[in-house]
Amino acid sequence: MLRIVLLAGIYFVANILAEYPVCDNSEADIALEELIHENVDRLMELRRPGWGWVNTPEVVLSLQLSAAKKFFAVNETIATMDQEVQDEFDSSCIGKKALYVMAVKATCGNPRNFAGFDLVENLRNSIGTQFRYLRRRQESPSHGWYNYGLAIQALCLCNIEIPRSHIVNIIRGQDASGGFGNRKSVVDDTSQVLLALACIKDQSLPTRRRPLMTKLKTAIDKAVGFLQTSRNNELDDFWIGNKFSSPAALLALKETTDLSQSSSWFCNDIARSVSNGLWEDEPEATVAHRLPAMRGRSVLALKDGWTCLDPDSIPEGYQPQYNPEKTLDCSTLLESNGIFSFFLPSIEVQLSVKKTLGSNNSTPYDYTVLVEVEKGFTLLETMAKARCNNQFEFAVQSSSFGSFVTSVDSLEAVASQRQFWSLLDAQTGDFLSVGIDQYKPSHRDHILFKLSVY
Ligand code: B12
Repeated sequence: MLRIVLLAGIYFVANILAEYPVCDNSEADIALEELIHENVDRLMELRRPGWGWVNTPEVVLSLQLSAAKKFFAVNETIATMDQEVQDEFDSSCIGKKALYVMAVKATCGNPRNFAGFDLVENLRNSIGTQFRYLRRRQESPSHGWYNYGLAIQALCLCNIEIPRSHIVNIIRGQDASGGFGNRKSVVDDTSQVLLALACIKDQSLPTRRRPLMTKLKTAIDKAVGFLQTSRNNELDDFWIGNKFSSPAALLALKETTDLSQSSSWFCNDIARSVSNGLWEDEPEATVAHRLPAMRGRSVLALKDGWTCLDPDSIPEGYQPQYNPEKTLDCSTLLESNGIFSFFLPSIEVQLSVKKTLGSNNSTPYDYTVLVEVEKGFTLLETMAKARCNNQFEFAVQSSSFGSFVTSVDSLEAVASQRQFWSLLDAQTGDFLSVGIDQYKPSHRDHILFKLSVY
């Protein structure tokens, strides 16, 4: 018992005193290494029977950057990526294409010749249409700043000289706060663009570009300012933006600021919150985003002199077998209406739907239902129970963050018109901070599904 208390004490003190590689370029200490391994184990649990993940290149990139030795059966996954590229690369958004380019580079393959494709040339052609001159100048790239940032990073890492027009578009797209985003600046988008700018800054450029480079450095300083002032506290935790945007923000700041000053923006506190973030049943995307920040290694490490390690062998008895499809079977969900219902604490949740776009506030919603569910049900289970009662209709698509709502009450959000179903707290009007399979409603919660445009 005393030993456990002592060990817990040492672990606690080590954690308090720890310096994080993302804040001072140190190596991970034993406690952090242990946490990194727990995150790697979670990704291995989430591996699909075909050796890939929902977003295979994102996980490959994350594991190669943070724990390549632990990435067993990497060759089986590369074979899966080869097949995925043949099946879907051409129709993917630029962000996904960029992730494939960087994942191939991270596994020491050749992105100029992978699965019969020149991934780099294909991506280079795709970014050309991101800024279209319509009736008035479009301020955001059509696939959004997050994906555009990823695309520029990937091209830059493959030593493609980024055309002047793209650098100009980025500088023009920055808003007065120093950030980037579709309607208003957000940390997620700003971090990806900042990493792209950091990569371009280090490209050896012809002298004629010097004036543009001066503007680019100013844009970097402004974006750094935006991220550093986006710091938030949540109980004992420190974030840049929120829990989910912090890993990329830490890496972007690592690549663009003087780390001897990192204590001034509480880098270690944010890194500690990020590193301790693993939670039960966590989806693949948040784990994959966290790992490189824990190791303190951004994609810029892939620039030159990147080498690959031989990974450990496959642990005995390991089989990738994650099956994400939850059984939302009506007989189980409706059981709480049966004879045992008396013993189970239940809550009442209201689900409302607003199907018309625009800001007509006279009708806050077109349709509403009340559902009684067991306490602890997720929003997805709540919606599924309402569906079993024939009260509510919806459809979801599996993504690396979990279930993404694509249609409600038989109305599908048209992705090509930038429509999506937003999830709101109807009482406050605030966006829910997580998706339907992570959000657990409380008694009398009122959730609004609102057709929106981003
Ligand atoms: C762009 C974006 C969106 C776009 C996606 C459409 C598009 N084609 O661009 C829109 C505006 C639709 C969107 C919606 C939402 N989003 Co969003 N989104 C992002 C962002 C900035 C980038 C994702 C991306 O393009 N990745 C690159 C591509 C190549 O990877 P991908 O795996 O193909 O990306 C897909 C998924 O990420 C998916 N997606 C995007 N958001 C969400 C949210 C959830 C819960 C799910 C399941 C899937 C999902 O759409 C992407 C494009 O197809 C991330 C930030 C981040 N750090 O990841 C936040 C982020 C993923 N979103 C978030 C949230 C909370 C939401 C909403 C739930 C907000 C709300 N309350 O309505 C909704 C989803 C509602 C629903 N219908 O289920 C959180 C998720 C947190 C969590 N752990 O659950 C993030 C991490 C932002 C943050 N920092 O908090 N989002």
